Amino acid sequence: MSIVSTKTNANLAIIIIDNPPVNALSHAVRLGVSEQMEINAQKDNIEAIILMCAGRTFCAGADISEFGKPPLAPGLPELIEQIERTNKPVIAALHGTTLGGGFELALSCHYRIMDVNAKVGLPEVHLGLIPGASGTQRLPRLIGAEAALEMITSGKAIGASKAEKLGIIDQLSSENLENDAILFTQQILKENQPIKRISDLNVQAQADVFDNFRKKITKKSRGYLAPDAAIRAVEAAVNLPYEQGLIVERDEFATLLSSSQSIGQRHLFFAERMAGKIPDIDKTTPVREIKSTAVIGGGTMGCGIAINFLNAGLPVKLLEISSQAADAARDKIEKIYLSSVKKGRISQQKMETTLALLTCIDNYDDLADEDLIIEAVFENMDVKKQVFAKLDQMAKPGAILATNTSFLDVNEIASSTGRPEDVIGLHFFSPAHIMPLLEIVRTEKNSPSIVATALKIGKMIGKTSVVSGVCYGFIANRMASCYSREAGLLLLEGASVEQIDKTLYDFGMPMGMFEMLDLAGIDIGVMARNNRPSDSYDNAAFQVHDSLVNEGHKGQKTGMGFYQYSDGNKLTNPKVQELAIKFAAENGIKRREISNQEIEERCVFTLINEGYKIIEEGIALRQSDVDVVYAMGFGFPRYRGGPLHYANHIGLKVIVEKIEKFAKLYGARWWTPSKLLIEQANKE
Ligand code: 3H9
Repeated sequence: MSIVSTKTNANLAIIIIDNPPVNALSHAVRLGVSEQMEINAQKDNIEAIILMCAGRTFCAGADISEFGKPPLAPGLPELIEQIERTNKPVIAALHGTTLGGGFELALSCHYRIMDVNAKVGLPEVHLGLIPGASGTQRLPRLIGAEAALEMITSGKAIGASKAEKLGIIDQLSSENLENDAILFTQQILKENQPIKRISDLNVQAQADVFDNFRKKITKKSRGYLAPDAAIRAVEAAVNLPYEQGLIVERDEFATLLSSSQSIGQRHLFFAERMAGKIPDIDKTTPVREIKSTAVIGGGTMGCGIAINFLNAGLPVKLLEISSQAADAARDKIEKIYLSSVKKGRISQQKMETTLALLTCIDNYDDLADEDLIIEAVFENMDVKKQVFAKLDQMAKPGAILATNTSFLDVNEIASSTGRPEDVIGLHFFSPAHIMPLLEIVRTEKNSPSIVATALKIGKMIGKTSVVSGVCYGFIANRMASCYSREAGLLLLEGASVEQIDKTLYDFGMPMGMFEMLDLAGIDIGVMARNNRPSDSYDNAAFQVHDSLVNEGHKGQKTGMGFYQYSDGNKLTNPKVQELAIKFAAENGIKRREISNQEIEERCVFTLINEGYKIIEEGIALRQSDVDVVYAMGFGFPRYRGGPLHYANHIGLKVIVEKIEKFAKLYGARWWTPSKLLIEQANKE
């Protein structure tokens, strides 16, 4: 079958796009659709045209891989205008995920019929863009400015019933989409229904809609250019004639397309998909079946992990040390679901059916049938080894035994079993049921089949997986340790908690280092360091942390940490400054004024340097994996594309020079540039 073909059904032409996997609107597709439209518009025996797609989805958008390359005619905007101008009814039949340019294509058609399970959306903001083929002009004309602003600035897809309510589609199809589309089209012809062109419609909005919307999304869209550009384009749809509004959209789109933000966000789009491609794994690699799971440990992490599998519809056994602790874990999980019900995210019934999959137990004997068992107990090697020795006795042959350790040597944990090849790291990020990243820690004994199964598990629970080798902290926490060290040292050297946090926040991180520590609990890092040889980290950098924890100040949970918390307010904790002065003196550190630029460079360049070392050592497979981990695990601003993409943007030579300068000023212990970084900088 060619990429675009037409079949005839009585007086109807059915144009079918077949461009797997997602029917992206590549040049060949645009050309094919344009030609078929032209041909069928002229045929006397054809009275209406149905546009649909083969495979799993209607078009999921413009072909992102063509962005940045010379444009080839017809462009999507021209094709879309051609379709709307057609003098015969054109009906789009939608299934799967009709996104971006695909949705814009559907909006250029005169009618839309949609499968009940399908979704439509304009996700361009996630790529640092706005819809660039009339979506910002047509959607508000169809559903009103406010609803369009919501869809375009959030990038969220909506289901068929909502699309119907909003007036996006004309009919739902719950049976065979093609048959339903044919019946619908014949009905239109029979009733002599008019050709409905959305660009002919007018849209009005109250004067304050746009400013209110800007205010509404300020916090969420902080640092991003696209949402504001989207608002300007929708504003043009309201204030200008269609043709002029299109010009505003085109200009905004073109500016964003060449911006470093969109380049960074597009890099992450492909990086996330690349992360799942592992050299010794392909479609033929056997994977084990995972139909039941167990989680060991009902703390915050264990409960969050359990929720992932419950949400995926798998039965979960959650093991705790006593029946009281098991009950407490169940309560914790129930509370999380109840809060989702209260917020209207799930129904009471959904909560009940999901919770029916959960069994909280206190006996290892009950784990004999599980396909996957994930340990999420206290971060201590001896404790973990004891757990795995027990699992080795109880678990059935072929079960995958996973550890959620954030730092510890998974090879060593695996060695406490008689089946080290079946032990793997599945490192979740907190809160585990929300954070989208899964770090798969591959041991020296894991076969491709175990890693392929771990990747399948990640998909099953909707996570993006990145494979890491074994080292202290793996990709994620090894990098985070460096970042955290520099923030700690800067505190001793004279920067305040507030200055460091604000600088990192302004750089685009979701929150500053110390705010994050307060939120997660300062004691967690202290406990982790207590398990490490003291010469493996910078002692001075964490003395303030240790001191706070020794005095019972563990962060938000105790009402005091790097900040004081009172009546929902975050206030300066003067004690921190005193401690910083004291430890600076004890370590012979001369306090001084520190610029925001230095704070940013020391915290971010150490991440970059460590990222390169991680690749150099073969812990990460590729640079883009490091970007995915830091963007998805720690909120490195997506519009900067991840630390290593950002490094290229700054220039690797500049970074090497800075690292060498820092080495002279602060010592080579933490500031020796990665060999790979130097090598790549020399190629610039
Ligand atoms: C746009 O439309 C701009 C217009 O407004 C204006 C233009 C002038 N292009 O995600 P998956 C590939 S911007 C090229 O693993 P899933 C993807 O890389 C676009 N390739 O599958 C992967 O390749 P590989 C607006 C694309 O089932 C393979 O397809 N649209 C595109 O988990 C499978 O993808 C979007 O932003 C594309 N547009 O999810 C939608 N889309 O196998 C982006 C996918 O080599 N796409 N690929 O790794 C998605 O959100 C998801 O892919 C989708 C399927 C939900 C569709």
